[in-house]
Amino acid sequence: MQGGKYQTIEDGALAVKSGKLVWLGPRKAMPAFTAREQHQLPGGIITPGLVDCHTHLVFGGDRSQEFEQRLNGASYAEIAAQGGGILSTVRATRAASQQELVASARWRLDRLLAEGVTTVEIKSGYGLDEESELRMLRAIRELSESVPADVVSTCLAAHSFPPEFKQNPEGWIEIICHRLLPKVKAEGLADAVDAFCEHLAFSPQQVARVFDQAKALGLPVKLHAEQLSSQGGATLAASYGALSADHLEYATENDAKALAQHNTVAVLLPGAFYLLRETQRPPVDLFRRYGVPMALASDANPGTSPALSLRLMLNMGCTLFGMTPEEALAGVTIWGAKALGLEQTHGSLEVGKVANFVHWPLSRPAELVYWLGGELPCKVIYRGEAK
Ligand code: DI6
Ligand code: FE
Repeated sequence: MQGGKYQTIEDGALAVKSGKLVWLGPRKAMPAFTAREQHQLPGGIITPGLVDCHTHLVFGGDRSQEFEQRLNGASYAEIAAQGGGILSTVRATRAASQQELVASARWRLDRLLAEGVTTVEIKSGYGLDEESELRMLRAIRELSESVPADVVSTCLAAHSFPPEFKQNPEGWIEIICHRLLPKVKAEGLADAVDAFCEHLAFSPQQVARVFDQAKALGLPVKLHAEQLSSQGGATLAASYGALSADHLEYATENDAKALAQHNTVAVLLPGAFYLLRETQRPPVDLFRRYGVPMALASDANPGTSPALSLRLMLNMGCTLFGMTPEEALAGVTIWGAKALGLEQTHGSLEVGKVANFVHWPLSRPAELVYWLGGELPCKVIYRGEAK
């Protein structure tokens, strides 16, 4: 993919040195390299390694019970108001050791990686006290050292208000800004800072305080914005030069203009839309009209998107949101990489970029979007090595 468009090489070849692509083009035009290893991959297609740019894969417990409650008529907001929702995962996450968090995330992460994901972002946000947030972030860093994938870590301490700060929400923001983020920065535990801007979470003013501090520490920002209602979060995020604004079901035309103006990626999350049985679709037409790059991600989390397949999200991005297969594939490659600030090194097959790619036994790229479920026997190359 280049500029979000298919760019196909028939009967192609590529050369890798020290984990990076050093040449690619038609096989007949390949210079005579003295290669340590040569591999023939007859038939099929090669795509860039997939990028899942928005997940909450590290957490304690699960919420299948609430899933059942919702199907019996309770709303997400009602469950949250009764101390369930995010806060029930907070309790389970606080009770888990770093080792337990790593182990339970690992099997979920392995499902994504088996489907060709080679870059994945993981957020904190279920600890909601200083130590538990740091433990989550350390679990994410530990995972990144043990899996064949590039793992990007995001601090989402502004995901929800901890029960201890129910009467004093500003107190939690103080802690995030003046205790947690400086430690996160000093320990190198996060690559970006995120927040949940919503009527049942953080107001735009509260998000702005967190973003000001992130900026002061030199950490890029991104935002969960306009998921359940229109709050102006997307425009706020864009004004901070955010890497991405995510969800966006309730984004307006002005939001789309602001995202385009500041080159902020719109990350669309059909798993949460589907599970919440949301009916308002993100304004894909407006994003197209204003040239906002659209990424697609799993949002893998225990509450609203227990998604273990990015391929399924590709299909949902098309069937539920009206994206084209070309847009969906750009959304899990180049624009997913851009949403992580990695578009110079990841997300497409170009000389100089990391050699993360996947061989699929398929006839054309759209076939990746087309199959529902099951397993596609793919061969994943991570940093030049077969996994
Ligand atoms: N939006 C979501 O969909 C998830 N977080 C967020 O800010 C939900 C997280 C959860 O319910 O556990
Ligand atoms: Fe999320």
